[in-house]
Amino acid sequence: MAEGTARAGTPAGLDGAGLRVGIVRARWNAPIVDRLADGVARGLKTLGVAADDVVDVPVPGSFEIPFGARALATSGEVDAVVCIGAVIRGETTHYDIVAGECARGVQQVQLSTGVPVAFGVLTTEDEAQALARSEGPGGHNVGEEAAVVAVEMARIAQRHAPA
Ligand code: DLZ
Repeated sequence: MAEGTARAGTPAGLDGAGLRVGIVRARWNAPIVDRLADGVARGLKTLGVAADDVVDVPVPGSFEIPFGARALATSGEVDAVVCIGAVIRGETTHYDIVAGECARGVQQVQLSTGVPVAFGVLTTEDEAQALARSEGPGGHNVGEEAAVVAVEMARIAQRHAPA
C-alpha cells in the first residue's frame, strides 16, 4: 500500500465548531490513556471544537467503556463520543474478552443510539506498540485520529438526520 494511504485522514473543510463531544476514558494503563487524551484534545482543538463543549467521563477499564459511551450518548449532552483506552495483551490474561467486548459494545452503542462513537481504544501486543500509537504532536496518535472521526461522523449524522 502506498505510504500515507492506509489511514482515513481528515476531510477537507471539516469543522467542529459548535459540536459537543464526550470523551470516555479508561483508567487502566493510565500513562498510555493520558497520551491518547492529549491526542483527542489536539484533534478537537484543531477542528474548532471549544474546550467548554467537551465533557470527560472516566470509567474503570475498557470493559466499562461501552456503558459510559451509552450513558453519554443517551444523555442528549453530546453530538458524538470518543472512547479511549489501552488493552495490552502482554499484561492481560483475558485480553481477547476485554478488547472484543469493548469494540463490540462501542459499535452497538453507536448503532442503537444514532450518536457516533469513535473507537480510540488501543489493542496491542505490548507497551512499546501502545507508546508508538499514542505519540505527541506530529506523530501517530490514535486518540487524535478518533477525535477527527467523531467530528466527521457527527456532521454526517446532522446532514442525514430524519426530517
Ligand atoms: C481486568 C483488566 C485487565 C486484566 N486488563 C485491562 C487492560 O489491559 N486494559 C483495560 O482498559 N482494562 C483492563 N482490565 C479491566 C477491565 O476493563 C474491567 O475494568 C474489569 O474487568 C472490571 O469490570
